[in-house]
Amino acid sequence: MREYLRELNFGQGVDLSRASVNDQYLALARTVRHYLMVRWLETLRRQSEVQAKSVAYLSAEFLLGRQLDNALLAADLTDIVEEGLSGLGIDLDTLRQAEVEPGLGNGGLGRLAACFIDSLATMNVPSIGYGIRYEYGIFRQTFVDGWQVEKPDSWLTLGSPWEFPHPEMAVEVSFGGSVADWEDDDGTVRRRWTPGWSVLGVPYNYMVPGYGNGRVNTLRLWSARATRAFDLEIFNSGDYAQAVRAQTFAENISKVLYPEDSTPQGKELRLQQQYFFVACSLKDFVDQVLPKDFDLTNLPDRIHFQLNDTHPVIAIPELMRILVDEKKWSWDDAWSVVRQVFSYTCHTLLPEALEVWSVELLGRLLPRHLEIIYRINEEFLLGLRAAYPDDELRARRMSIVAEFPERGIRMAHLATVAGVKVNGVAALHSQLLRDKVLHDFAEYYPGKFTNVTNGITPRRFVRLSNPGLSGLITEAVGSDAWVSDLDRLRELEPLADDAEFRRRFREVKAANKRRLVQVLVERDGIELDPDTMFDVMVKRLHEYKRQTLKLLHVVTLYQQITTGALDVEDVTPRTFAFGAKAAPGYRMAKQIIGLINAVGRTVNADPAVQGRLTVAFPANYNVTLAETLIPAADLSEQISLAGKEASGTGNMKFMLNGALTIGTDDGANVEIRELVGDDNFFLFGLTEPEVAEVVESGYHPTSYYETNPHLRHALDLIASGAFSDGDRSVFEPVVSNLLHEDRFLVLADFQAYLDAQARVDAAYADPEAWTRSAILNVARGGFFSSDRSMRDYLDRVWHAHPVPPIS
Ligand code: RUG
Repeated sequence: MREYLRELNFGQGVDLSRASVNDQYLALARTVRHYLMVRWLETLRRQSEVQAKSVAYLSAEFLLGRQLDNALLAADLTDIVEEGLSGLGIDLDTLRQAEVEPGLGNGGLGRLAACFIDSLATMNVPSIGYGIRYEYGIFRQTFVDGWQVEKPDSWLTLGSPWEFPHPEMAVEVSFGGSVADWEDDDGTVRRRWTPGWSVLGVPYNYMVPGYGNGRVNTLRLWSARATRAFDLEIFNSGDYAQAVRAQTFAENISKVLYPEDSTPQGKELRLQQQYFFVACSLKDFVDQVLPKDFDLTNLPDRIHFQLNDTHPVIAIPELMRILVDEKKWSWDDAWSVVRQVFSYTCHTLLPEALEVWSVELLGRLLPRHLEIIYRINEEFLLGLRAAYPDDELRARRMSIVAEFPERGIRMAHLATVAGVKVNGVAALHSQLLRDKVLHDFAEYYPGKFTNVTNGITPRRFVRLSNPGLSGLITEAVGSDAWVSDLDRLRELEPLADDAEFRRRFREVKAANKRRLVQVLVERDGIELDPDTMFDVMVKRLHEYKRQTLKLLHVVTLYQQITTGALDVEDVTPRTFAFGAKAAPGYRMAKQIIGLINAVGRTVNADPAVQGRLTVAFPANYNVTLAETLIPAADLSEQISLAGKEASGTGNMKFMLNGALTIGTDDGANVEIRELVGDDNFFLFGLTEPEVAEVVESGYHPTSYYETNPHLRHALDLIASGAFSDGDRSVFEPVVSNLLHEDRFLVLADFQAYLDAQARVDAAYADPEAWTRSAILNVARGGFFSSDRSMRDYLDRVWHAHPVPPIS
């Protein structure tokens, strides 16, 4: 505690009696990071000594969540710190709450990246994460009259003690300008890019501590600044205001995270962000991380760049540019190295989510890269046409350059052509990539496609977020080895039949529910009854995820009770909890949020359903809220239309915290169900091939409306204005979309969903059997550790190995 007080006095400049909670938090964070610093430096020293093959995880998003608790856990300092602080009259929990989480991601994709770097550090894999230090992360969601209103997320306002800026290591990144021929000293004609403007990328380093192994890896996020040359030129011209504007222009690049999830917007600034961070990262790796005399022909033995979705794919032409234009390699030599060092993870099945950059924009912003892409494509098509001489249609389908609706660069095709491996993120997803989305490519490059099912870190999402369950597991397994070896959870399986263990397991769940109730009262003023079933659907708001299906279930129950069709005594008391942000420009998603809140307002105020149905929709669902919400859930809603959710990772978090899943045969649900068995999973809905068949034969949502009275009553009730003070126009777009378009077959799956919910009620009525299933869900969830995902990437994609520290 001496170090802590020193930090408070000399770091924050306050003494204990005057220190604010923020001072106390910052001082604690700095104390912990000092402690980790020795390990960080040792990791770096050892890494440069051993020069083992590393992994660079390139991701536009890292949704980290709060750092303090994770750092304390990794360093095994929690108890000692808690005790020391309490000696000073400070409550550790209060300091935990003072941390503002860095929300540098939208949802699953960004959180996955954060889980992966945690696992890489824990598994002693030499690796580095590269991304963007957004000044504003994902927006803070508020509700005004039930409608989503976005507020900027200023996570840096009170200072971030976890970052280490290195302005002296800034790198320059260029954009625009033109390309022309020029003659080399030896007479070779080369292409020369004369850029129009440049910015600086300033690296901010973050510690990524491994759990209990003394290793600390690095996450390097880039922040944009104006170059000095840029400034000087304009300052010298005497235009001060213009110079300041230029500064702002440059800094805009890392100003804000684009809040779209699963549907790219194709904006110029977004392409600037993508090129900015990969150009910084490649330059950093080649010039700083590699030893000065490194022979780049050996690059494939030293590094593998993993492209997290298409966002960093512009790294491929960038590395070609570095090798051909800067290092003066031949095209063929450069290509032979480039095609050995990248792999691509695809995270979607929605065709509209695969990024295509307009040639006009790409050519204007990165003219040399466009030329390089054209050449890669030319050579690719040459080989393709040789393999399929009479199949011009195939060449058009597979070309990196799309001709329609405008000329564009298909980034997924570029990544597939250049990548060593292409992987999907769950077994079904990878299969559908091979069979449908990238079918032509899978035929052409049969060995390239593989699957790596996603995972989650058990450190954050069980050990830290669910201390009650963790204690129980540790006791049952006999040690806490499960935290870094999640397969050990299998040892819980026999305990599912042990009545005393079940009682204690139930007690943990009940305590987690009470904890959530308390958090929601303080955070949102929402009052909940912990003795109800907590039925939870938290994820981004997207039509394919089908929050409307869940809502139709709520409305159906409400309608049945209030009309007397259902005796209120026969209804299982449920709390329906939603958490979801909608992309600010996604109108339908925002309408659905408005509708959920409107239904909630009416249901919660109606004495007829009091104590039976409650709807809770706390605003601003984020990692921090997930950490209390998920451990409290009884039922996990994973109800996307089959064939649309690539994986889902929330589903895994719920399972490992002892919730049962109601879900479709989609994404990683398929593997969850295989592991837990049909008796411990509530499956419903059309399968992917059935969906394809329905769509092919012509889908008519109205026919379901006409033939299913429950559905008709529920939709009619919404359309009647019952949830909008009699105003029928408010939710008309949602209802009419469901009735006349329903792209994600909500109405087709409605009855099957109601039936599955009836099975949920029946199962919940037997607490012993329910608890048994919940325990089996935990016991069989070890597969979903992100440590296992990392092992799969190491074996199937990266061919790199852990480097144990010298002990
Ligand atoms: O929608 C997917 C999730 O199914 C998946 O679990 C997650 C991580 O793999 O990635 C999500 N995703 C996909 N987020 N953005 C995209 C855009 O392609």
